[in-house]
Amino acid sequence: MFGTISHLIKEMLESVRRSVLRAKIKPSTKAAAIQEHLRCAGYYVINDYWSQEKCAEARTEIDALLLDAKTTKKWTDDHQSDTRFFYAEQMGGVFLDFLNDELIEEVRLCHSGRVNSEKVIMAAKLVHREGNHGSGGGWHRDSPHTPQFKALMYLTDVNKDNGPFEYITGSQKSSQSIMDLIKGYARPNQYRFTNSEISGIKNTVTLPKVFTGKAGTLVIFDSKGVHRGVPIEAGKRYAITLYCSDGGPLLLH
Ligand SMILES: O=C(O)CCC(=O)C(=O)O
Repeated sequence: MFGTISHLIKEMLESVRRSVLRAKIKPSTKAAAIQEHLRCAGYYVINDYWSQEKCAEARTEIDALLLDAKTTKKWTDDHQSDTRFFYAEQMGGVFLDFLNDELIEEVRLCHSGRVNSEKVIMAAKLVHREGNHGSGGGWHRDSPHTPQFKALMYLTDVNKDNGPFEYITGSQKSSQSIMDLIKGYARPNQYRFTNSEISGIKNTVTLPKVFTGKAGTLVIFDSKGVHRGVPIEAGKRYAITLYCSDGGPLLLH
């Protein structure tokens, strides 16, 4: 009972606080339109945001990182399917470009209302391994109450088999989080979800959206919403993700 009440209070306070923070920002028409979609659906997609050449350059950089035995910022999951490099922007080049992208920054600013944000680029290569859980290790929210801004750039063509990003539309909304709690589909302050818990949530909102797309597709999303990378059935996926803190310290997942 205490958990439920604390969940409800946190959601309500967060809604009010975010409206106040956002009201101070005066975005361009383009950024405002993207943020409005992000606020309602939880995501926004821009096709061909990067050229094929730029994606190829980023893939080459990731392959170089994979060969660098000395790198300390590498993480691999237990299945050896998901290899990640945090702080890839320190290599400069296309990774730094992504960190400093002006449109993405403007959308981040108007979605979070936070003038300052710590940012990091995570570069990843995912390959098929039996039993892999997909990018992110299964269904989760990055934060149960606070909006979190992320930008994901596909560097290879992504189809339904090579680990597309998947998102439950509208699940980032406070109203939806409260409804899922009341209906018993989610526990208070819950981060991670089993596949069977997800079927309850799916029934309360629209079907989850699977983001297939060509290399160069940009997916901006609010990672408070329930999401995952679909487990890879075949092939490989290269991608980079921009992580942004929401005022406080950056939490790397
Ligand atoms: O890379 C993906 O498709 C999912 C990413 C994810 O789960 C996350 O960034 O929290």
